[in-house]
Amino acid sequence: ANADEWRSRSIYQLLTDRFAPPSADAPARTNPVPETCDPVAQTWCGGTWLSIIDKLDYLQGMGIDAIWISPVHQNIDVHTPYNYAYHGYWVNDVTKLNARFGSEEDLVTLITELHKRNMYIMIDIAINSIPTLNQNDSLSSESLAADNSMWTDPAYFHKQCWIDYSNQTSCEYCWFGDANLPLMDVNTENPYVISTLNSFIKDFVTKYNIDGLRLDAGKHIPGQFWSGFTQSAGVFTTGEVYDGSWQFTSSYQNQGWMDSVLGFPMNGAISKAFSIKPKNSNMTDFGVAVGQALSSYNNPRVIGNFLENHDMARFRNITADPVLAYNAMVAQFMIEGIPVTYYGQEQDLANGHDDPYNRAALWPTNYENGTTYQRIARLNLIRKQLITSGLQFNGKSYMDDNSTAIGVTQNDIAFRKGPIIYTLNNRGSPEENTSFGINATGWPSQTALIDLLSCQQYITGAGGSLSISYAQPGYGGLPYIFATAGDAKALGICVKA
Ligand code: ABC
Ligand code: CA
Repeated sequence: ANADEWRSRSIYQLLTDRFAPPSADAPARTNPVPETCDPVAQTWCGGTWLSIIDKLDYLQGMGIDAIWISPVHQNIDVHTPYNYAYHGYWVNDVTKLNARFGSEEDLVTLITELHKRNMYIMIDIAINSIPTLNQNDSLSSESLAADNSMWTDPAYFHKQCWIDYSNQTSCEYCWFGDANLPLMDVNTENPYVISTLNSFIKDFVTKYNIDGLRLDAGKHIPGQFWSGFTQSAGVFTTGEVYDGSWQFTSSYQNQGWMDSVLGFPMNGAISKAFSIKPKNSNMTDFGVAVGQALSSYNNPRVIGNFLENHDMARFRNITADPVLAYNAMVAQFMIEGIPVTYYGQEQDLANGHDDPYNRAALWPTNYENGTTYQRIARLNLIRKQLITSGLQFNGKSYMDDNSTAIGVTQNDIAFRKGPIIYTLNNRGSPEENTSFGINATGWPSQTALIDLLSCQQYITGAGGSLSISYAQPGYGGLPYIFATAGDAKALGICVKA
């Protein structure tokens, strides 16, 4: 599928090993399931490609229509100073699948099942480096694990140096990892390497009918390589350009190296806006960030919007207040881009800080249908209905219009986007005897409105103004998504049965 086909999707990022345990009646699979999955142990907890299938109803119940799964290719399968490759990122040979997660047939079965359900599959591709336990020998056969049949010549690697993250050339040519577990940097300028990887990805995408790719370590490979690689792939690509700069991250899309990037700068802006210290942030800054996203990326509508991932702390680890987290989620789903939900976000997982704590097994949650799960379901429904209905305001639909701030204070912000107005604030849970006023919504006075989140009714005042009270018991600093009562009806949301 291409970028246009992806932009209306809602992606769920999962680690195969941690998302779903093999079910009791499943055929024998490679991995034993430990009694408890301790993330600190950094070892396999039993998830496989087939077990993902068991939980697709759970994902569809939340409005998810695409999954991004951790790398599927062969990893080093030995004990390391960072324990085992349960996460799948220690790929040492992309010509083989990772037997820990299943067989070729299993992967085909998963993808066939996804397509039957009109869901897309996005595969994480890790080609920048190859782990080695032989830290002194930067190159030759010895350092290449016996099970690595891929890069057999020292010329296929860059010379050893450790990455200096403040230097982009170093990010591209030096080695990831550390002395405990070096990841040898693949020489992505070598013609043999280039042609091998380009034909690998072309064949892989075709053979498994892949819909999209997440490009691991995006900023660690020069853009020129990515151009050829993404062209060979021929499907939607989004890169992990782990960096806070709008200018730097957007260049990967704007130069045509890949279709999209994961929105790290927006992730930073959302974390800052709805962080643990309510009201220490300024919503004006958040408005600026949304403007930056719109002006930096050639196509902001396919940037991945996420609150957390497998490398960073869970959002609920840094933001205990569920109301602030709800505001962050409305931002994640409503602003321009493709929402990317990290498995466990819907269950409020908040364990520890980052890697490995942020990779807990999901099954202890019993896949319950709790508040956050339902909020995500609702946000997906609202977004999907807005997109498919094509409803317009002043000639602009939700998809075509750019979020425009129409009211802002230090603590509140309101955006117009097509037929909706969404409001966010950094106030947090407790009710406050205060309100937020928007002078001109753009709707005439006396227009009946509905908040698509709570289904409460509102009405515009003089000049099309609108006032939200934060004093309602149990509501506090909640976010809102307003539509006219007529539009809500057309969307089929908040319609009484
Ligand atoms: C293992 C252990 C860890 C141990 C570590 C040293 O080794 O598990 O406990 O701490 C895989 C595994 C990891 C494993 C590593 C190394 O391999 O998943 O468990 O860690 O063996 C990708 C993947 C990631 C994967 C790899 C390697 C790359 O998503 O899962 O890790 O294949 C950098 C890279 C990025 C990479 C990430 C982990 O590290 O660029 O590609 N992710 C700054 C830098 C970033 C840097 C980031 C984190 O720090 O700019 O380049 O990412 O180190 C913002 C700034 C940002 C800043 C952040 C922290 O703050 O704007 O620039 O990012 O405000
Ligand atoms: Ca590199």
